[in-house]
Amino acid sequence: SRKTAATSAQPAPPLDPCPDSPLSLVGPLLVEFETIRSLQWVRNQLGSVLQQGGRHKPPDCTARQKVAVIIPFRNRYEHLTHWLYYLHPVLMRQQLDYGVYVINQDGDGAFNRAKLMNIGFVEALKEYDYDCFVFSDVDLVPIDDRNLYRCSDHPRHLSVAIDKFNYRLSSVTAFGGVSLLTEEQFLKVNGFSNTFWGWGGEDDDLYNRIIVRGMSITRPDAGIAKYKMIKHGRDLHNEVNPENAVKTKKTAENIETDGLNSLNFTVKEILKDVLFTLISVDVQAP
Ligand code: UD2
Ligand code: MN
Repeated sequence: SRKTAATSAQPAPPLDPCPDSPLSLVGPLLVEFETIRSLQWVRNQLGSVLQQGGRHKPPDCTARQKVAVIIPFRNRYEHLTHWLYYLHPVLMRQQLDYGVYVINQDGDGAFNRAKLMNIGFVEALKEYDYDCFVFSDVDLVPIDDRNLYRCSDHPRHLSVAIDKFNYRLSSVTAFGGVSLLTEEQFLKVNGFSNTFWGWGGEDDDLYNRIIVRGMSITRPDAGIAKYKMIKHGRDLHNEVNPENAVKTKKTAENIETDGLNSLNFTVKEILKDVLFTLISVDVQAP
């Protein structure tokens, strides 16, 4: 009988797949950033249910996808703390087998969000057989947990309706903020460009890559894909780079040679926090 099998040395039988629509979702969430939260306080709240490195999977069913969340980062610990506090419970309720990777740009050279995303993709795959990649800004928190952090047949844009833009999509080609691609989709576009230094354009270039490779994007319903962005000014060493807008006109020329196949970086440190994996990298800023 099953009872005797459970006490023997046999491996546990495989769990059933998790339901397509997780039953534990609650819908609209209360999200605010006025409360002061410390990383240690969040560790105390959530640490006991997480695996080292910010990993979690549903205990009672097999997750439909293995999801790596990649966050480009430098000097935004206050935002990261809010993000972790809100996102871990959401990702758990969505019954994902997931890990959170914070890719920290070492030094104070020009910031390169896109290159940090490529590095996160490569480094996360070294650790686990992920099949879906979430590329997320650190300052975007969903306010409805029905907005699933799960990949689909097409590259997917989740941050549709952000409070900063009065909960309206800024443009039909917008692909910044929170975007999801499967491993196969990301490889097909050769990842992000590595050459967008400073602010702007790298998200439009990724959108162009998707179109150039014959794909299209999907989005959840705007009534569900709602976000709050933590208020911030422009960071130091991430000034608008006017060259970036010019480069977005040349995606078709650059996609072959600029991306995952030309990625160069040095890992300086990998730190396992219970809430996240922090990978500090030298991105070889000019
Ligand atoms: C927009 C896009 C973003 C990206 C950016 C241009 C949306 C909703 N967001 O965001 O996806 O395309 O424009 O580059 O469309 N960061 C740090 N430290 C820094 C600088 C940046 O951690 O010093 C990270 C952090 O995760 C941040 C992200 O880079 O959220 C984007 O930078 P931002 O928030 O300053 O840019 P924003 O809000 O204009
Ligand atoms: Mn932002």
